[in-house]
Amino acid sequence: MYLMKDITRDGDPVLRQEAADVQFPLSAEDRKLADDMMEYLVISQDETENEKYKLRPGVGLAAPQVGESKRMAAILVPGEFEDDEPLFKGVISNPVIISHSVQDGALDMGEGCLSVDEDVAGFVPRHDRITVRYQNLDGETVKLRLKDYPAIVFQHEMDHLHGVLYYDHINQAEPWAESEDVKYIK
Ligand code: NB4
Ligand code: NI
Repeated sequence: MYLMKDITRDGDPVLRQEAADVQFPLSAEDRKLADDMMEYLVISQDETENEKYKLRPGVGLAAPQVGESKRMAAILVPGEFEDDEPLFKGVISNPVIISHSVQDGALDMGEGCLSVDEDVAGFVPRHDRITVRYQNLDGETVKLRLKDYPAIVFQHEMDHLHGVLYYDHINQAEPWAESEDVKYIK
């Protein structure tokens, strides 16, 4: 089980590397990586469990964040209400954005990252809607259309696979400058 001490932090070169493709069928090692990353998310979203293990809550976790430079990320986006089905729960490998909206979107609270200890404030403009292609744990190719919050989460995780951190996208001079061209997502 991963703890905060296992999460790589900003400054570790692995977070700035281009991750390598994942091969299918998954090796036993990669399968465990996937399971352990998803386990982190599940536990981190449980209020009593995350307190017990002192985990920062997460809706996504990319392999470079646990020191593995591989194009794999776990994503667990909860539904609106407790007991709702998650909007997305899965481990994605070799994801690619195959198309995106002209419309940009940004979370209205900005973003945080488990690998960045000090929150960097400001809007993180991304695509509001994306079509992604990735492989699931069975190696099947999946094509998915996403918008708003889940689309932002996917893009944050895919950035990690390219060595990009969320604050790279923040307007340094005016971090909270609103733009006509960006949809702000609650
Ligand atoms: C990834 C996200 C940062 C912005 C938006 C949000 C949280 C992360 C980082 C987009 C992707 C992790 C991976 C949250 C969170 C809402 C849902 C369910 C119940 C608490 C949880 C809190 F924790 N970001 N943290 N940051 N990352 N929403 N929620 N809630 O997940 O670094 O690369 O449990
Ligand atoms: Ni992150």
